[in-house]
Amino acid sequence: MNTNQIIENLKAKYPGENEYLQAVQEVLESVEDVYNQHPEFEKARIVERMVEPDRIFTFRVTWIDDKGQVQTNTGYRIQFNSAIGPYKGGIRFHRAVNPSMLKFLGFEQTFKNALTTLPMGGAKGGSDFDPVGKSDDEIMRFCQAFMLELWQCIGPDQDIPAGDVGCGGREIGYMYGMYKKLAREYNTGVLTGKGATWGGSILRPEATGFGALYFTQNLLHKAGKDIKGCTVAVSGFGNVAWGACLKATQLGAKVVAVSGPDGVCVIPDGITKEMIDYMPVMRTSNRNKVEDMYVKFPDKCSFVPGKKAWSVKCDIALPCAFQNELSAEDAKELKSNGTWCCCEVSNMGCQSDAIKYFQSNGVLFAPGKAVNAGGVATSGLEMTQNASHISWSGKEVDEKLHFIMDSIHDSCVKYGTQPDGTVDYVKGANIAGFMKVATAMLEQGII
Ligand code: 2IT
Repeated sequence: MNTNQIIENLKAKYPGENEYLQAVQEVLESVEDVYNQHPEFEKARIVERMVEPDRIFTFRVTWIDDKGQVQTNTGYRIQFNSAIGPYKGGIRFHRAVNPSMLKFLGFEQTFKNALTTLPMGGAKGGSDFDPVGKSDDEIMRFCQAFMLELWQCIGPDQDIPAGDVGCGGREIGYMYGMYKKLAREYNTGVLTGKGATWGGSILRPEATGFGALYFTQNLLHKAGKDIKGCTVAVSGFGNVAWGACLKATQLGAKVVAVSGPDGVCVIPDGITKEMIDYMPVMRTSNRNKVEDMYVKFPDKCSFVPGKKAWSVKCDIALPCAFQNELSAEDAKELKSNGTWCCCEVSNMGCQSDAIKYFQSNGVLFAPGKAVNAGGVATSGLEMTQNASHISWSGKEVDEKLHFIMDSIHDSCVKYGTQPDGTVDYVKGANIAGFMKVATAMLEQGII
């Protein structure tokens, strides 16, 4: 494989699709050596086929706002790869959504899903709809209009969407309600992240954050450390950040910062249960302001406008918000304040040169596709429960999630251990995911 040539070709074909090109480059750089040991992969042009989505659906979404005005957005579903199972991946509602963002996410999802040990292909979808400032009624009308188109592309054995940024339990509920009317079937297996009383898995809301902390704990143990007593900085206050704060606190760590687009809340004594419980309220308010945490708990934290979580002194950094939210400058600031571990919980949360900085300056680092895979893994468990019309207890789901995160960590160690005994988690995760998808594609012939 000639990585540079493939990237140059993609750049010429998809100019300006920077997130997509960044995600492809990272994976290809990691797998190049292994790939070149497999001439059968090269003969079947596995890489050239793998970097292209199977298909992209684009559709118009028109809805009426609270003022009675007609609004139009663009909706997408990108079915990226179905080598190891039906298409699976979240729906993102954010003003910056475009094909590049969803292609990067669908590409990442393909390898992440392969790591989970469950049979799921990769997909992503969403819309440039901006939830900020929208009322609950507007969210409902938008979700219904979105499903009016999406429902034709999905199905429990075909493509199973879930939530992502800007799309949580509330939005999945509104979308499922519309799906049910259109399909005229109570087909719970078509979406995951549903409410616990109507087919949702217990612990799916917590799963991304919980899984991330189980993975972090494994990584620390491998390095001879423990999370108990560590200080942690978290970015974001959505579903993923919420689960991460909950489990980090349960494991005895102290969350000393949570941030938003408006700044950072610094919490010297560590986040409390009441503050964690307030995070979902902040998310569904659609205000998108972390300052609301300070307004609600002024005696527990201070608010620093315009600053990121990475300006706060901590042992462990957990990006839980958005892609490329941690730059090389942030990485340097963290390191100079004593941070020694960064586990990426958001998809591609760190810029490429931030990862390189961490890795060459002795900061333990693990990539999102391994760390955050507990979310989609628990979606896979939800699908199993739906298909067999049963509901597992929280204990059962938690045990399975823990087991899956342990397996993902084992895979990273297997494929990422370096001659000096340290683990390159980026290489480990990419090679493990790639080998599984590539082998399946090879065995299924040229299609
Ligand atoms: O990025 C992700 O893995 C998700 N947004 C969850 C996808 C899923 O299908 O649960």
